[in-house]
Amino acid sequence: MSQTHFKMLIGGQQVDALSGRTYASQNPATGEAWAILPDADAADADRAVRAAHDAFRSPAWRGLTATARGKLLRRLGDLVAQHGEKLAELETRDNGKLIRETRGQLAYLPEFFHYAGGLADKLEGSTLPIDKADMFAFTVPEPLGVVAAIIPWNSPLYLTAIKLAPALAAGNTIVVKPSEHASASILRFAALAREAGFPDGVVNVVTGFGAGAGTALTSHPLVRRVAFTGGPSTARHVIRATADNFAKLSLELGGKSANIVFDDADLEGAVNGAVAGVYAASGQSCVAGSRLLVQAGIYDRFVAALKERMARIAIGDPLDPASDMGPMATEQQLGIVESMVERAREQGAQVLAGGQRPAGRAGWFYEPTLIAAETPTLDIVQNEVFGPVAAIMRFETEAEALELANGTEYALAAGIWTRDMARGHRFARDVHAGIVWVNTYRAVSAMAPIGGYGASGYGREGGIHAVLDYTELKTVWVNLSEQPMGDPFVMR
Ligand code: TXE
Repeated sequence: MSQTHFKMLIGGQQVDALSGRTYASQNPATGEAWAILPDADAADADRAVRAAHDAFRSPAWRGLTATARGKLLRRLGDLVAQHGEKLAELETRDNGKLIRETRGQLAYLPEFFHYAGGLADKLEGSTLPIDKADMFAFTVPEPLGVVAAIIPWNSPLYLTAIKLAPALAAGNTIVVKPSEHASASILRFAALAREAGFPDGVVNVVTGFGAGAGTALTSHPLVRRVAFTGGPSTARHVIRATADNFAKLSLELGGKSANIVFDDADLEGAVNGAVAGVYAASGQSCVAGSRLLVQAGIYDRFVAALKERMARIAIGDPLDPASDMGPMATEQQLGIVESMVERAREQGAQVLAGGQRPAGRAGWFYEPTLIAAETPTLDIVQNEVFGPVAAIMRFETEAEALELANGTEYALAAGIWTRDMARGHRFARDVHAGIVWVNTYRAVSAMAPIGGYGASGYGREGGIHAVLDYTELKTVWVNLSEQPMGDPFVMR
């Protein structure tokens, strides 16, 4: 099979790694190597950060009005819309995510650029009603400088857009490091950023591994802000790395989100919500609703209806629009899923459906899996699988549901299924999660913040606050009096 060679984008140039080293990326649906990518190390990361730093200080970027920056972002959004189909195909080939999902994401992606572009010239400071005579004080939001964006493999372009659009809207420059498993679509996207007219060095992409390019970027002395999406153990490395450069940090680390179904829920809607939560994207979603908490009165009917719906999930080639579930993105991830289901069996949990690889498929596929786990302390209830595996538990009362829902170290998302809106709101208020969906799941918008608490990370992406999170506030004091400053030994 012929392989495609990709190059990185640094300072407006398409380049290989300085060392000349490359690595291969596999197509998860076949296991075959299809792309050759530069294996960047610290020297390449340094080159990219310096290019971004130079661009940050250059008149070509600093001299642009915020309105002009906004226009560039909107043009980039339009280009993404024009090339959406190609980008979606590329991404599906690279990470095995269903083409229906990548098409859907790409169709929406321009909104992130349009939304952030619209905000670029609306980042206002304020005048302070200062309690000092003859003083005028005001604040100005300022860009931070070079942003390093570290991206995982599950939704490369989506997770890049949600970082890059607000970062550039606020006037920063950026170096993106995609996952070693899924870089191709981001490299194509970077070419569109050039085409949109961003000055050289404003957008850079460095491919490679965490230990090389990743560590070098996150600890680089010229990086002022790191935006990370990935797993908690990698996040700990990133937190330590930013101890070196004091970069501001946001972390989106996935979760063990609960989908809570009350007796009075619409059964069909709740079943679809459960499937959308944990089997869509083969469960490789940060907000996967991987814990199903179901009230006793509806439990048996819910399990029967869910199993019936699961049996109709078509596992197949992710490029085929008729498929519902594609493979795991990496062989390693498939191994993690298999061993976590095995561990659940060993700990006495009962596999109600799935629990194995589908027969006769070469790629890294795994069946949609449902596990009855009545003990909240089991590993399958506490730990993220990042695969199509749901742990289902029964509860009697709302109080018990809340205790179970809040019973992991993660706190990213929660879904509540009920016809009683007072209960829906009450639960939304009390549940410990950064995103709560009532009678829906996996709804996203450029306007809506995403992020969690605890082991799910901190900081929010999406919405106005995300743009402000790529700025720092400067306070300016002006003495309006004609008097020279007096006693230097007292605070004013
Ligand atoms: O993520 P990693 P992986 C979870 C999921 C999965 C686990 C590991 O449970 O099984 O994390 O997945 C870069 N310094 N999520 O291995 O390792 C790496 O090259 C700087 C949840 O994909 O966290 C890649 O670009 N960077 C999640 C990125 O970090 C480093 C999405 C993510 O890699 C680095 C994905 C280092 N020391 C996985 N080491 C979500 N929140 O949605 C690695 N990287």
